[in-house]
Amino acid sequence: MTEYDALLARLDARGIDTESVGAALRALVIETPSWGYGDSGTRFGVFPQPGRPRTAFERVDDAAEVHRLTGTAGAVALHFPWDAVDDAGELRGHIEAAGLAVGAVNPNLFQDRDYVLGSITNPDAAIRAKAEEHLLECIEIARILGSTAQSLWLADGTNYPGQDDLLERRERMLDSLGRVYAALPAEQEYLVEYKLFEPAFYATDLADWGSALLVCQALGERARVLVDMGHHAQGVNVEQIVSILSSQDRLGGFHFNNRKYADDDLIVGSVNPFELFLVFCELVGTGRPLPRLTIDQSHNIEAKVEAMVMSVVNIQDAYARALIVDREALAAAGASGDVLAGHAALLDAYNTDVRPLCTAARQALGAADDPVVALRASGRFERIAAERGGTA
Ligand code: RM4
Ligand code: MN
Ligand code: MN
Repeated sequence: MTEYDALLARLDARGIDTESVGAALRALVIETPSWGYGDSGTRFGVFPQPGRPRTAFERVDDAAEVHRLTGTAGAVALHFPWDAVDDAGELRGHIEAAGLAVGAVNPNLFQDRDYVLGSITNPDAAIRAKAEEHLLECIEIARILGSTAQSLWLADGTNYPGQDDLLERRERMLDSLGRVYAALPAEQEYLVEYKLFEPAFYATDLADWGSALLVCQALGERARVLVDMGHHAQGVNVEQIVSILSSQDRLGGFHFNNRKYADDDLIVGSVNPFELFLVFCELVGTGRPLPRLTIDQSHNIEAKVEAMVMSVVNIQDAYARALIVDREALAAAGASGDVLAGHAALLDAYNTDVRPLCTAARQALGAADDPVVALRASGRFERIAAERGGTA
């Protein structure tokens, strides 16, 4: 009996519908971020890598490689102006020819020197207008690319008490976002990401899910909150946030990554795989379609394509475990007040080796049995390094 057959037999015996688990795994779509393939570092230094993509087109090629290996990374999220090209239509063609879909368009309001005191919250009306212009431009870019989402992370905030009036900043933000939202075509949604701190160290204008949710409610139905796993204070129960937002139909999606301390942007599931599993348990438990699932990582010392592949595989794994939770046992335990039976039901799924299920799903999708092993064996890293150049 193969490991796969043994696992199926065990799950069947527990009354798990393994057919639909397989179908769900095969239908999983993760967006990988174009910006996760380029050079990055910390504020202390950037370590350039051999074979780093030189253009938006090459970043798409790297995303396509991750999809080829995993079968599950079928879309690429873009960041502007980082991915700005002369002809957005050409970029769209390149993405589609690579077998990918265009993911969310991420505006960038955090690098221009003009935004040192904020973008759409800036006390200077001219700077607010410039920032708003960029948000509107991104809607237009998305239209040309065929993207269905704007994904905004607002880095605005203040560094010192008294620096600016907190409520006035919020009014400026709502004023601006209201006009931007009004310009949104029907096929696009607006995702609003929050982050506790950094770059602002006193008061971030969108610091938490509640602030983001209030903004979304003010904007309209197509505005939803985006949860980045690294954007909370230590110890915050992220899966609970997920369940609340989801119940209100305001969970727009994720930026998956993992952290030990702050917004570390490490490989998904590398530090706290149990938290990742619990997030997927909440998602599966809602019975709703999955929201937009994006990876937002920034690898500094590790090989980027390989790191992205590991993240996708870890997501497949966490999702598979969440899909095999015995929901009836869980509900019965909760209803009867059996504290540890419910916990045991979760642990039973979490402790199950679901890799044969994930491998089977990848095989059915024409992807690799073991994506990391296949990537290493392919020699792509060396070939691309020779082609694109760039020294370590
Ligand atoms: C931020 C946030 C955004 C990402 C930037 C690069 O911390 O996570 O989503 O676009 O980093
Ligand atoms: Mn993010
Ligand atoms: Mn972040």
